[in-house]
Amino acid sequence: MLPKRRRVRAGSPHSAAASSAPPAARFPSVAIYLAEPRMGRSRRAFLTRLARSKGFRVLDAYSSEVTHVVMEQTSAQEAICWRKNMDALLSSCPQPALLDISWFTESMAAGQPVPEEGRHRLEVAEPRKEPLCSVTMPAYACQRPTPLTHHNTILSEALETLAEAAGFEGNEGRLLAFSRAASLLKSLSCPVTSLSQLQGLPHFGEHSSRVVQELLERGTCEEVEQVRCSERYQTMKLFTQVFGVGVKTADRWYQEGLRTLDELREQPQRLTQQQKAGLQYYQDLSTPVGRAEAEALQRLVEAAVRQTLPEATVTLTGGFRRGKLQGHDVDFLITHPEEGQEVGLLPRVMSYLQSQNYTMDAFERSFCILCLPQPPRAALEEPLHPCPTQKAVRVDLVVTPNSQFPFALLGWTGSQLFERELRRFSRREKGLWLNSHGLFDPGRKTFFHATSEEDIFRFLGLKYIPPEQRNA
Ligand code: DCP
Ligand code: MG
Repeated sequence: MLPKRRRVRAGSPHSAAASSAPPAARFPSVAIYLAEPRMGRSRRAFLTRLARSKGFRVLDAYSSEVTHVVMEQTSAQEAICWRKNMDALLSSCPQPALLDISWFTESMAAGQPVPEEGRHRLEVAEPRKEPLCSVTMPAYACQRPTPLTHHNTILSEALETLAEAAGFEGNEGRLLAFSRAASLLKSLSCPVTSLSQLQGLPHFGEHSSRVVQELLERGTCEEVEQVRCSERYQTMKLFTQVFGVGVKTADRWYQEGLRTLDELREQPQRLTQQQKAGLQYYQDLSTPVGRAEAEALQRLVEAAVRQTLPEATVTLTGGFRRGKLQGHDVDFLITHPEEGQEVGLLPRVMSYLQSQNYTMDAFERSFCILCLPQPPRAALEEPLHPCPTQKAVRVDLVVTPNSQFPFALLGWTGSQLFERELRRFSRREKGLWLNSHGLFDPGRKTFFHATSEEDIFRFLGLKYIPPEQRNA
């Protein structure tokens, strides 16, 4: 630490300051602003002179030019709050580094700016003792942005495992409680390092808190590990991954003592057509679909749709629209600018795909398994017969009339929890019924007319959340 006071001596920064303009900055990429709160005016003046005498550029006023804000005896939370207030006064948002006085002291001693390390940064200065996000964390997932990658993956994955296991037991309440807690963690702007940070967060009950505490203290949570290793969880996961198998069917099979896919294959008479296809293509379908494959499928579906109805459009929805790099399927929304033109489109698209040998199986109206030719060698050798080198991929095709397109787009983009929360918010907070077809006001018995997703958020009084921030 620099001494708080120093006697004025000849050659000291004080006397340098008495002279005229500061010397030219030796480090043009660094513009320091010394924040006065806690530092005091006279110490700030002293440090300013000291730094300038060593060729540092120190700005008297905070502006978008500032690259390094230096503070003394200030907590990270106070620092961030201070910067927020200051940035609000500027037209652009510079986001300078927030640094403790130790960075300044070391830089002065070194005669040049030292690299900023974690210990200098006020953002991560020390585990925060106060709840950090509760004040600004709204309860519904549709009220806050949730990015794809975030700061609390280990914690959220543990809670999601418990949510999934609760779902396997048909315990909807528990599934939702764990899913909401996991989703909150995804929305936080920093890693949780202490349980106290979660105090007062909505949806963070006693059980979720206990899991987080154990993970923070020990790195693992016994309950989660037990679930992951259990025969019940593993079998339910295996069975529900089969196309056409839901929790109820998986549970029945489990209760009957079935444990493996081979055991299922031995009882074909009990399987639906979908489930048979699911088992037949299990290997392919349980391999995640990559973004490049999703794009290849989009071209394929677009070509099929163009053949059938040239003006119709194909939009990628689901996880890929939210920026995911992998998915368990590829979701498409098809519409036509002229209302009514889309009627009967899906069967025609399907039969075109069939005629081109792309369909492996098609079920109900929208689920199908398409065969994606695998590019490298064989596809070039036999372009019209993709059979030898092909991959079965689950594809969801949904056709919507143009007037419902924004609702369908919003409803099929997900995530599943985001959709659930959006519908719950509409009903409970606004008294409106939302689904993938429209938004209904039961009081007035009227539907809202929307031309974009933004319209729907506005009707609901919500801030617009872009798809890549809907990864709740
Ligand atoms: N959807 C929904 N409720 C369901 C199923 C789906 O609201 N019960 C919506 C939200 C989903 C979207 O449809 O995000 C697409 O369904 P998917 O099951 O394909 O989910 P994702 O595309 O999000 O996941 P993945 O990447 O695994 O395909
Ligand atoms: Mg999907």
